[in-house]
Amino acid sequence: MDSAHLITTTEAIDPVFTFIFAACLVLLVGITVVTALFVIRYHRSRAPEPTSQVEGNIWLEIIWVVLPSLLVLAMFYYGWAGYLALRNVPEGAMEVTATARMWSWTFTYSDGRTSPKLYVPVGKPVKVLLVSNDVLHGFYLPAFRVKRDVVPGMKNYAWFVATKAGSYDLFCSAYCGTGHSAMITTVEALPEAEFAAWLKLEATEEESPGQKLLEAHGCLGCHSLDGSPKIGPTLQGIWGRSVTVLTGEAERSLTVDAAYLRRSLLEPNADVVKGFPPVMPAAALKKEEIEQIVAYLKGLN
Ligand SMILES: [Cu+2]
Repeated sequence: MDSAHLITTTEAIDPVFTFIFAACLVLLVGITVVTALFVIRYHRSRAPEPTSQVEGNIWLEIIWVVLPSLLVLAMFYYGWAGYLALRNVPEGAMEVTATARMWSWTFTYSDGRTSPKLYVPVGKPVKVLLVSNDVLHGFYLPAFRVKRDVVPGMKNYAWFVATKAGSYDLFCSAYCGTGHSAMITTVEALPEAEFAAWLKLEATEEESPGQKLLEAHGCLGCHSLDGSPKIGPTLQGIWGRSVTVLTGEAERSLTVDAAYLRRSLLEPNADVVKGFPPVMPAAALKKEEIEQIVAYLKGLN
């Protein structure tokens, strides 16, 4: 396809914003200046007598009806045209599914590959299918002027094209609970060849099944692997760690072992580590998947 004539979402939105902003600026300055002039000109010290009453002026009325009408119609027209540009996905776009959950994103490519970051090739339009596993989230890419609700049970999409290689913020724009502000990742725009290499590398890379499951289910959005606390405790060195948990109202101490990890995956809020909120959702995991995760966590030091 001819990408030279491709209008990006940024090019579709920015002129609309500039137009509306400029119109507001002209009105704000105009009204403020006229108000100030009238306050001075018609101050009681300058105009002690009441001025004459104006009964009506047909031309003035026509002007202040017609001009604002044209202005808001122009705003509507440009806004609508920009909106259509956001909704009409260019042909040949690459499809990626973005799955949102409390509180992380997973991106799934057509070959089944998953990634916690949205890798895209530069210059190629990307259609993002938006899926929520739980509550309402918002898919927000400020650099590409794209913001779209991610609603559970509803098919929705967005598209964008990165014209320059780089790393761009990707936020959740709808307040979705305790970890909402941590629901941050990035779009990584790579030159076409590098992207192809990344896709291939990911396909052949020997990741342990346990780690893949943690990525695919978004666990790493709340649990770090490097020791830093997030919404939940870090997974680094979790095996054999002594923790204080709250079981209902009661506090007790235990050592993290396979039984505890299994229980925490199946019933996340049965034994909650003290100091962390009881907010972990239960993931739909098969028995062998739970064992794969436990085996992976055992080796994390
Ligand atoms: Cu969210």
